[in-house]
Amino acid sequence: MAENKIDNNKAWKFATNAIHIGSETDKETGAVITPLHMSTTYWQEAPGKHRGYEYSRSGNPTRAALERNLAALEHGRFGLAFASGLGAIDCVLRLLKPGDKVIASDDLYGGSRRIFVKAYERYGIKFAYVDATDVKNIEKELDETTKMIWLETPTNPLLRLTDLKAVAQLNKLMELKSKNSGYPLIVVDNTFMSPYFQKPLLLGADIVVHSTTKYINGHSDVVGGAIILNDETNYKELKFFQNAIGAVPSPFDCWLTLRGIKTLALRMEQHNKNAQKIAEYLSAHKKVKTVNYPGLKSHLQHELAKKQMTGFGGMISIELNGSFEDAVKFATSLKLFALGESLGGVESIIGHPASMTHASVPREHRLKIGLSDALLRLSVGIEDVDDLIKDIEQALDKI
Ligand code: P1T
Repeated sequence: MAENKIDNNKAWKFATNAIHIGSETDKETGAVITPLHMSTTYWQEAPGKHRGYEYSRSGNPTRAALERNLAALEHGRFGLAFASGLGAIDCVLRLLKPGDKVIASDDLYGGSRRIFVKAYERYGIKFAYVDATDVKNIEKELDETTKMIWLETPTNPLLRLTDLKAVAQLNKLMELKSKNSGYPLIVVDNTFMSPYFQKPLLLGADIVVHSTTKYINGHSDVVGGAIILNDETNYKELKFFQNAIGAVPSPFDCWLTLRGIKTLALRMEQHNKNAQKIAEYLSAHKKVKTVNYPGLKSHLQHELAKKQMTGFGGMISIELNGSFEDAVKFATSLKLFALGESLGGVESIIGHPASMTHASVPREHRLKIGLSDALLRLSVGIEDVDDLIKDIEQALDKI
């Protein structure tokens, strides 16, 4: 630990932690930026006698710096970094055993649902999908076999919320937790908000997961994931699996992600401002049928959003007044919004969930939850918002 800085993440505020935790001045060289440790192996004075690192899959100093930083940002004790968001999700699911049940939001990133259905059901893990906008639906599914409650709030792509405090305070859940050594665990995928706008561990969640590919790295140049938690026993088990399974990020990806995090606070503020303006613009446009954005008063859970988040983020989903072909025409007419997968980068992106991020979700389920073939998802970047609105305007004029 550097002598000229105190590791004081409890006293510092978010933007300070984002810049300083994990980037303490290097003792040997004075480097202000975290060194990039590419070495795969570490010298041992005698077998097993080393300085904390032996092999880069098991532990790497650049990765450890990122993990400390992520833990501080989420107000957790422990952080673990992965090669992708799904790598992190997979690791959390390893805590389960055959016969265990997971209660999950019925509106989730398509890849999360895919790993549940295609990879874990075959090992005897059961999944119950509920409309988690009403915590009573979660309560109804709770039983002795329930070991996890898996939530995205806001959800991808419909931007629906779950009241995390209300979930954590469910009597039935508290009874089960006290009987079953802390299980069922509340797991929250916090990718859409980033720790800047929402800290699930402070609202009663046990584990937070992230696709750091998105806002945390923020520059659309690293695929990564993370787990943050407080419980030491679960941390040790997850750390064991991180090494045993090996979905670890490269040191360079960790270094880039740490660099991205330095501007997370600034970026999130601008994503939020731009998205609010765009959501309001779209809501007032006659060619737009629905706008899902938690910052709009018309959002059914706007009050909860104000209570549980400190901002509304940069993600919007919309349906146009028109056909599927109109939606495609609009998406392909945009010049600043690139048509593609992913989100959370500084540049704006428009996606078509039904054919892209949620293509693996059966159509019948998609329609049931309101994810229509015409739904479009906007990841609002941090360009000048006037330019973004002009771009949307000219594309809407084309339909
Ligand atoms: O892509 P990866 O880093 O493996 O993260 C998966 C993931 C997990 N959780 C959420 C909420 C996500 O949105 C994602 C990835 N999502 C996209 C690629 C997308 O365009 O929605």
